[in-house]
Parts: sequence; structure tokens; C-alpha cells
Amino acid sequence: MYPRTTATTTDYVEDVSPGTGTLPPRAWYRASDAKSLLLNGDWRFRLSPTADAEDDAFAAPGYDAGGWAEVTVPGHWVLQGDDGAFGSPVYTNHLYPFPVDPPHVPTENPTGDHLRHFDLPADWPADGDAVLRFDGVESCARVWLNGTEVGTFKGSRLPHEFAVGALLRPTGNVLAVRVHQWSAGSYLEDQDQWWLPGIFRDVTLLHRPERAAGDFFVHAAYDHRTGEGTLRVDSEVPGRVTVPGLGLDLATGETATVPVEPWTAETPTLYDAVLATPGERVPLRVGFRTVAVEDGLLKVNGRPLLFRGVNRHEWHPERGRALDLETMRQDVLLMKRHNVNAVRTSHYPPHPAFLDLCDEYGLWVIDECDLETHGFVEHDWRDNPVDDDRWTPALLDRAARMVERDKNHPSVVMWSLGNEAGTGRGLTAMAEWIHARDTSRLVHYEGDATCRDTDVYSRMYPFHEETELIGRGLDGGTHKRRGLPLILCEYGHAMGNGPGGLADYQRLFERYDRLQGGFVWEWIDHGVRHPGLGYAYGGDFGEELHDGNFVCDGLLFPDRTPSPGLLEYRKVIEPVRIEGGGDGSVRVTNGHDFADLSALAFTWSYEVDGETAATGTLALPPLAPGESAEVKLPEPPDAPAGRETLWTVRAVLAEDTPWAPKDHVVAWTQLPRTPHPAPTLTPTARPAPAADDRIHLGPATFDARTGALLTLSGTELTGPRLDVWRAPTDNDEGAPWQPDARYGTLWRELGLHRMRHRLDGVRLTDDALTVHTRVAPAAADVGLRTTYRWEADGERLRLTVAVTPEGHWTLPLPRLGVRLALPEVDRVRWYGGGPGEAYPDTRSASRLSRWESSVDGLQTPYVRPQENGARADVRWVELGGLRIEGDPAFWFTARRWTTEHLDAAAHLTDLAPGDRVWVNLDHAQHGIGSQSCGPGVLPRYELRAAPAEFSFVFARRG
Ligand code: IPT
Repeated sequence: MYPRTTATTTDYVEDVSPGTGTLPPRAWYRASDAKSLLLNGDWRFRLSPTADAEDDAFAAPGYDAGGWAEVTVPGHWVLQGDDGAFGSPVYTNHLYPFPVDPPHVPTENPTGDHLRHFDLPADWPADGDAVLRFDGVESCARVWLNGTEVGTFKGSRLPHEFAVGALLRPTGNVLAVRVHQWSAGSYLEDQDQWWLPGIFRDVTLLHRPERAAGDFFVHAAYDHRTGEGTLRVDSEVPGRVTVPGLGLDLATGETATVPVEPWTAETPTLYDAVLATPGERVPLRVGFRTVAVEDGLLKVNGRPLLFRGVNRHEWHPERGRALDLETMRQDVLLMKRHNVNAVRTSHYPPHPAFLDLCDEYGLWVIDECDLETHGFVEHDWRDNPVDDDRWTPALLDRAARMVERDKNHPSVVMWSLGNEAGTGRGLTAMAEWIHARDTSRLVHYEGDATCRDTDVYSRMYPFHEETELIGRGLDGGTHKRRGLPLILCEYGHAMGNGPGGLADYQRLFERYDRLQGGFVWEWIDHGVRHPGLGYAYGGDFGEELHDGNFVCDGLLFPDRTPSPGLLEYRKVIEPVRIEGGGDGSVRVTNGHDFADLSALAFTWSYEVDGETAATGTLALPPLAPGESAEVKLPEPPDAPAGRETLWTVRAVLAEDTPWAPKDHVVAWTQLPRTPHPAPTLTPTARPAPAADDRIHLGPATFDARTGALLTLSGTELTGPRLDVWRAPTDNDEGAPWQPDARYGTLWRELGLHRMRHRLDGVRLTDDALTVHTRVAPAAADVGLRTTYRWEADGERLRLTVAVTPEGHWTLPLPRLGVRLALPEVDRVRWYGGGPGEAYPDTRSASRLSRWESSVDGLQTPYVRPQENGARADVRWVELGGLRIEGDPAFWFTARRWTTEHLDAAAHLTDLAPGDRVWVNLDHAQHGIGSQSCGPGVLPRYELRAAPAEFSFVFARRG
């Protein structure tokens, strides 16, 4: 390095050390009887293009920042300037958006000077000390109070505290914080997310009375054999611990064993307690539980767990990673309501209040350290900081800041060293430090294939086949690994339409004890609200390097509306299994790990042609976890012959809970009784050529030359004709690194988006009009011989489509059916699967009933537009004056733009409704899979080109 000539020192920015002047990390708690002052709000703000553009004069009392802009703290400045006045977000998955030369960062290093004036409240005690706490600043900060520098720090999603009592004044305090976007710390924070600089979590001034609580560690174990909990609170400052609910009053460091209700994610019993030191009373909530790996299984309180998890990044479409408490609570409530029981805090410790919510509502947590060095994979992991001793202090600092902050949460059952950081001595050092500091939890790290440093075997995105092999213990691996359970820390990539194949994973998890579930990637789309684009993703801010919409791969849309993927996941992981039992009965299995079924009520409804004919309740014994029972359904009421009948059985909440009201559906199933009869039509009408080059057949007219349907019951139509194309989904497109076939590309190469329709003949017989065609793409020697046979009675028209593939088809088809266009459609009513979309491998949540929607309401707003909105198992649909019945049941899709428009759109705002509604009636669909980062469509969900015949009966809506 050459000495710099500027007056300002910025050496700390590229220094690998974690910082200077900070206090040792300690347990976090929301509040105590000690005074505190939240310094969130409007701060004065000045942005500079480099780290050293400005000196530190701004930090001195009396500095006039009147001309500065303002930002809201907590916040990211790049999300706050008007029209990018403060720069813009940058999205890369794993590429560093700067040259890789650790620990150096670019000269262009956006630097935000933040200024806040504050007075102490009148009742602020004169004695004692004070601590200034930053809960999260990206990526490097230098802090002054009243003109005196107190220190610097890195570790964006970790707390940092400074002792500032000696610097405080009753009034006119000046807090100055200089934040650099890039620092040595950026090399450790290469997570797949937006790069978003700023003070994005709370800033708090805490009064520290004489002999206030320092660090403390609540040890609260549960012995399932005795039903007793053992409590010991180790405290840096000695004091007493009281737990009124347990009649406990003990000294810190003292152990007490008493009967307790254990804490589990299903039964999150917390005991209010107080830690009282001479100077402070800290309210605690104690949850008793014991985590261990025993007999090769991850157990809590002696019972194996099954994770039904999600990976959660912190995200808000306007505020980025600056989340308020209500948004955090919304996440927790949404998880609980969707049967999610676990969260991996990918890929950094969350706002600490989130963990309070996990304790309170009940979620298992893998708390992950703020560490990822994924970009080094591009350079064969050369210079990877986790394998370079110079960086080890920074890694240990990160591990300690996480563990010390979060160690008193019963919800946290595992510490994760980080994500995608390769392997190295630094990781081992972290694991050793954590194991020594906290013997009550397990250590996780997916990158450790040998499990040398870890207590569970963890994988991301293994295919079903391999997952099954691991379940059967046939995967080999080190001696240690063979004795460990598997969790999938990431699977089911929820990018765009999908993920498909979740039910297939769940079946494996439930079959093999060693498979203890997983965490879907990921909870929420990180779309940024954008005036012109709806939601922006990578590249929308003109980034030089970016990874497009790979940042939108969540089970929630950016506004937290559940996507069909979440509804599918909820159904797949429901903790109660309801199946058809023997003759007229239903078999219920309690799939919880801890709770019996006493919180649930069971109801049945008997449905005739999709309408409820009778309802009632079922009495079930309060089954213990793992137990099953069969209960008889009542004698069904009489239904006229020729009607489809079925039972829907539901498990609902018997009472209001903290996370959902009474009657919330936790699990359900449908048990068919009598099938839907196929529509019948006796062809009585004769095709009649007319003078106007038209053929009349029953209620329809056709073009005599082409055989194309022109009108039906007076309504003008375009089509129907064969359609095999869909706007490729993110999973069709696949990830660039996938070794397997990626159909989005292969389909386009073959030309399935530009099929040509050759007319081979129009034939009239006594009772039918038959149109012979061959449908094939230019340049290809494969095709689909397709005949359309039209028959009618006086009022209804039947189309029978017969398809015979010709040539050697190596690719599956995206879909197989017909497409037609109708004039404006108002409401759509159907009897079939709903309410939401479904595809062959994402159809668990599709429930047979009668449904109604607008056309717009049928669309699923994937941030990057793509195939969506199909309804499965449709018996009939009514739209635009028509009623269409299928034989067999069909898939139905309707939208106000064509598939080609959908395919061309990059954002939702590119989709402009036309004057017609485009309807696909599909005999079959290709599955969805998870190939945007994981396995493709499983063979049983592929749509292989094969001879097929299907028909539709069209009539005027009654
Ligand atoms: C995996 C990452 O851990 C996660 O952060 C995210 O990027 C995910 O992929 C894809 O969205 S890493 C990948 C190489 C499997």
C-alpha cells in the first residue's frame, strides 16, 4: 500500500479486523427498568462518492448541517433518495460487485455521513454509565459522539455497542456516524441479496446503572423422562432470578430443578422471569428444552423433529432489510398459518426482535452467522477469508456477536456458521468456539461435507433420488457423517411458478427417519417497489453485473401476499394426515412431533357436484404424536344419480390461538364417493354447407375452406386450435449451472413457440365435420398430426381432438390442448380444482369445488411474468356466454393477453390487456419442477408426446 495523501484516515475500511472501541458482545434484551432512548428517526445525511471525500469536521458540535438532506434511520440510503439521488440498489447472487482483491475495496465507495442531535430525557439518571448500541449497519461505520471518536465496526447484521457515558451531555448531544458501503467486511457478506448500505436497524442509547446486568446466559434444560426443567442463569453481574410461575427465587449461578411444561415450537410455553442485579431488573422469558443428536437423530426433549421450514431473508419492498416489528410479526403469523414450523435465518442473524416472536409463537430457528464468501468460488476459492488466519479474528467476532446476542432464545436450536463460504480453518475455529461456549445447541454448516465441524449433515437442493439414498444410509461419507441426520437447509427453489415436487420430498421425509425435513428457499421475493415496473429486480437499476430476477424466489410476493407455492407447501406439510379409511371411514394421523390433537376440531362436509349438501363434526380421540385413528363418516344424504359426490374432511382450530382464529384450517382432504359423469351428446345435427362459404352445424358456423370455427351461439371466436406452448417459467428456464436439459431453452430451439398449422383437409360426413391438420415447427421433422372432429345436437357442440405425434420426439411438451379467444369476459365460474393455480407437481392444494373469479383474479402476479394461473381437474367452466364441459376433466387458463405477450414481458407492467380473452383448455400440462436451482420435473410429471384424444362440449351458458 502507498500512503494516502488525504487528511482523513480510512485505513479501518480495508482492515480485516472487526473494529475498534466496541464493548464485548452480550445478551440482547428488549427492555429493562433501565432507561433507554431510541435514536431512530430523521437524521441529517450527506452522501460522498469515496470514503475519504470529507474530513471529520461534521462530527464536531456546532457543525452546521443545515444544507444536508435527510434520511430515515433505520433505513438504507439507496432506497430513500428521490430518483436515485442517493444511488441505487445493486443485486448480485454470488459475484462481488467489485474487483476481488481482499481486503481492498474500490475507491468509488459510497459513504454516508449521518448526523443526529439529541437531548437526554429529563428523567435520565445522572449517575451510571451509558451504552450506545447499533443493531445493524451495512457495511462499516465510524462513530463520534460530541466530537470524540468512539470507534469503528464491521459486521453488518450484528450488534455493536460503545461505552459513551463520559461523553454524554444533558442536551445538545451530537451523534455522527460515517457509513461506508464497501469495506473488508463486504468480503464476508456476499449473500444472495441486494447490496444495501445504511443504518438499517435501531440505534439506541441505554442507561447503564451502577451494577446493571452485564452479559447473562439462561440455561433452561428439560428432561423428558422426569418432566423436570433445570434452570441456571449465569450472570456477569451477580443477582437473583425469580420465576413466579414456578415458585423459583435463586441466585445467579445456582441451579434449580422443578416440574415444568417444556418449550417446543408446537407448545411454546414460556415462563416469565426476572433477572435482578443490584442496578437493573431485566424481564426474561424462559423456555425449557433440550436439544441433542441421539441415535443418529436430531431430538428435542427426547423426540425427533421434522422441520417444515423456510429460509427467511429480511425483506420489505420499500424499506429493504429495515423491518419494523409489525412486519416481523406478520412473517411469523404467516408462517404459523401455513404450517411452517422452522426458520433458517438465511444468511445472517435477523433483527433480534424476530427471535422474541419465534419464542412466543413457536418456531424452531437455525440462527445463521453473517458470513458468506461465495464469490470466491469463481476463483477456485483462492484467498478465501475463511481459510486465511488473518481473517479468523473477524470470523470469531461474528460468531461471538451472534451467539452472545441470541443465546437466551429457546427457539434457537442450532447455530449456523454461515452460508456458502467454502471450507477452511476459520470455520473450524468458529465451530470450536461455539461448541465451547454453548454446549446446549448444535452447530450447522452446509459447506462441511465431512461434518467435521458440524452436528448435523446438511445439504442444499439434492435431487429426490439422492435424498432417498441418504435416507436409506447408502450415501457413504465420513464415519462421522454416517451417524448424523440429514436436513435440507435449502430445497424447493420458490422462484416464479413453483416449486414443483415438494410433495415428493415430503413423502421421503416422512418415510425415512434420517431425513428430518428441510427449509424451502426462500420465504419472500426481494422485489423493490418501483413506480414504472411494479417490482424491480436485478438489472433494473442499471447494475453493471447482476443476476436478474434470481432475487425473486420467495413463497411470498414482495407485498407478502402468499404465492401458490406457499399454499402448496402448507398443504404438503400439514401436520395432520387425513386419508380414506376402510369402508365409509376416515383415518387421521397426528403428524405433530409434540402436540396431541386436542387443539383441533374435525369437520366433514358432503358435497354434490361441488356444492355442500350437508356438514357435521367428527369426534376424534386426542391422538398423541404419531398415533392414528379411524372414525366412521355418517351415512351420506341421498343424492340424485349421475352426480359427483365427495367428502371434504377438515382439521380446524378448535379455539382462537395467538396465531390464527378458531376454525382456521390446518389440514384437509377430499374423499371421492361417486365420480363425475362424462358429458354426453348425441350428434343429431348434420353439417350443412351454406352459400356464404360457411358450414352450419347445430349452434355453430365454420369457415368451409379452413374448417375453422367462426361463431358459436352467435358469439365470435378465434380458435380453438392446438396449442403446446407456455411462457417458460423460471423453473423451465433453469439455472445456468444446471448440468441437465433445460427445457425453456430446448423448447425454443425446437420451435414450440412458433408451431405452424398445416391444413390437410376438411371432411363432411353425416354427423360430423372433421378437420385434418399437422402441427409442427419450421426446420423440425417432428410434428403432431391433429384432427378436430366437430359434432352437434340442436344446442351444443362437441369438439374431439385427436393428436398423434410423428417423428422422434425427445422433448416433453409444455402443454397439450387447445387455445381460443373470446370477446370480453366478465366473470368466470368453474367446477374443478381451485381456488388457485395448479400444475401436475404443484396440485396438492387444489380443492374440488365450485369457484368464481374475474379474469384478472385468475392471474398469479409473478414478478417476472411467466406461465401461471392454470386450474386443474376442471369439469366445466362458464365464461363469456359459454359453458364448456370436458371429457375427461381438463386444465383451464384464461388471460387478457396471449401467451406470446406473457412470454415477452419482463415486468408485470408490460402486460397490457387486449380486447379479447385468451383461453387454454388443456388435456395435459408438463410439471413445474425446481430447476431454477434444484431438480427438474420428475419423470412422472413430464408431458411426453404420445397419442391423445380429448373432447369438449360447448354450449350457451344456461
Ligand atoms: C444457494 C444459496 O445458498 C442461496 O443464498 C441462494 O443463492 C440460492 O442458492 C439460490 O437462490 S447457493 C446455490 C449455488 C445452490
